[in-house]
Amino acid sequence: MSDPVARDTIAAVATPAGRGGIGVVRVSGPAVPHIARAILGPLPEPRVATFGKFLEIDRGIALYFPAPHSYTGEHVLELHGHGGPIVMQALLGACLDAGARLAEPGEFTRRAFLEGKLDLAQAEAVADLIDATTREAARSALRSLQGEFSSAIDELVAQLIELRALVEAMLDFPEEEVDAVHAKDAAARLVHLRAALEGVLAKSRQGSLLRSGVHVVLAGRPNVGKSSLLNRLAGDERAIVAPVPGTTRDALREPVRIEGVPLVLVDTAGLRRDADEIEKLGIERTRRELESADVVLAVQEAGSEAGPPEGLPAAALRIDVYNKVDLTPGFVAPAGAVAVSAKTGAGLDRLRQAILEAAGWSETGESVFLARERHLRALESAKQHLAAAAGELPRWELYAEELRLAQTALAAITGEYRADDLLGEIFARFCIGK
Ligand SMILES: Nc1nc2c(ncn2[C@@H]2O[C@H](COP(=O)(O)OP(=O)(O)OP(=O)(O)O)[C@@H](O)[C@H]2O)c(=O)[nH]1
Ligand SMILES: [Mg+2]
Repeated sequence: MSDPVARDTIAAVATPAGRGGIGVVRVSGPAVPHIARAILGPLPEPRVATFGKFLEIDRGIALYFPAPHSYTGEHVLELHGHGGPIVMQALLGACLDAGARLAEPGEFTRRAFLEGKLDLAQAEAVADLIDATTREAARSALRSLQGEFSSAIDELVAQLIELRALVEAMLDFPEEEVDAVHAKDAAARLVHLRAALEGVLAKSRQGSLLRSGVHVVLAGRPNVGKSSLLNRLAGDERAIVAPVPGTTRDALREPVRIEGVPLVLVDTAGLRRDADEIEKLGIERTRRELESADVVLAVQEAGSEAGPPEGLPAAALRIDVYNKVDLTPGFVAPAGAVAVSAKTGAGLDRLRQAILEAAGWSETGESVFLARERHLRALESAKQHLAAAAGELPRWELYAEELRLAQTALAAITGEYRADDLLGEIFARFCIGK
């Protein structure tokens, strides 16, 4: 832990801007006792809600958390006043006058990290919990905040350290003398480690869907019912539907949720060659949407000869959807495709499941990790180094080096090993007061 006295004292309004019943000004740092006395008179008893007058500005509840038993690990003062912008700004101003400076975005949480109150993955979970848009995402963020994700990473790192110790010991012997039992033990441990990493990665990939949302693009020829399907899936008449081909000109985005997984559905202009000027611009947009899609619904009419248009992505990303099955009774969709009717709602549940599956979501009943892109990259990198290690056997020096690189990658997730520019990048995305 670093010496808190070496740091300055920061203050910010911790509640959102605007008016509310209560607003909170939070102050953290060595000057907190001095600031508390300046504003309140006596220093409140530690961790006891204390009613008092805040200068001539307001009256309310003050909470004083002496270091190290606080969110940041430093002395912290919270002033719970009336949540109006004038009151909050005046209270904040009084704290600044008494020696604090305005906190930067995420600076409270950054200090909590630097004081060892949270590791980096937990600090990120604070922002994720606040930013969560679904209950599932919030629950998952809370689990990360409580350290579930970090323990899974720490467990992998612990296994890696044991394996490295074993291998470093073997390095002291010439190759031909490395005892076969040890070599076998190392190989078995690596297999185990790789499987464990794969498990964490799978849960993280799933969880990352909860964070970032899945981009689902409806594409197909004009008039096949793309807009009608979007309306059905959204449960609302969002897109204009008409019997004329070429109705949709612009890409329309609609956020929806399936089983708590946030999706963005994108309705697009129908793809065809003989389009007018405006429609051509729409089709250009469709192509751009297709490039960034996670899943493409390739919509066509059941029983029509036309088939899907050119330029749709390959099977992995795409679900073939046959719409208007109400018009062709007895229609059977080819294997892997889904038959639906936007008119009657038939097949819609199967389509929802197919979308979740294609996006990589599976209802395992197990908790997932609300991983960020940064975590996924680190896990992937560790995975590659472990695979490379397996390929180096029995060149133990190279093997040991790959293990070291894998450990470095994993340790970056919890911030045990860290670069300062990474910290800047992570905390800058917080808002002020967190
Ligand atoms: N019978 C039947 N008609 C449908 C179904 N889905 C859509 N339609 C009709 O098909 C026509 C075209 O539907 P849209 O949803 O506008 O089709 P689109 O693919 O968005 O068309 P563009 O925007 O022109 O590319 C409308 O008259 C809809 O009412 C369906 O499942 N059954
Ligand atoms: Mg349309």
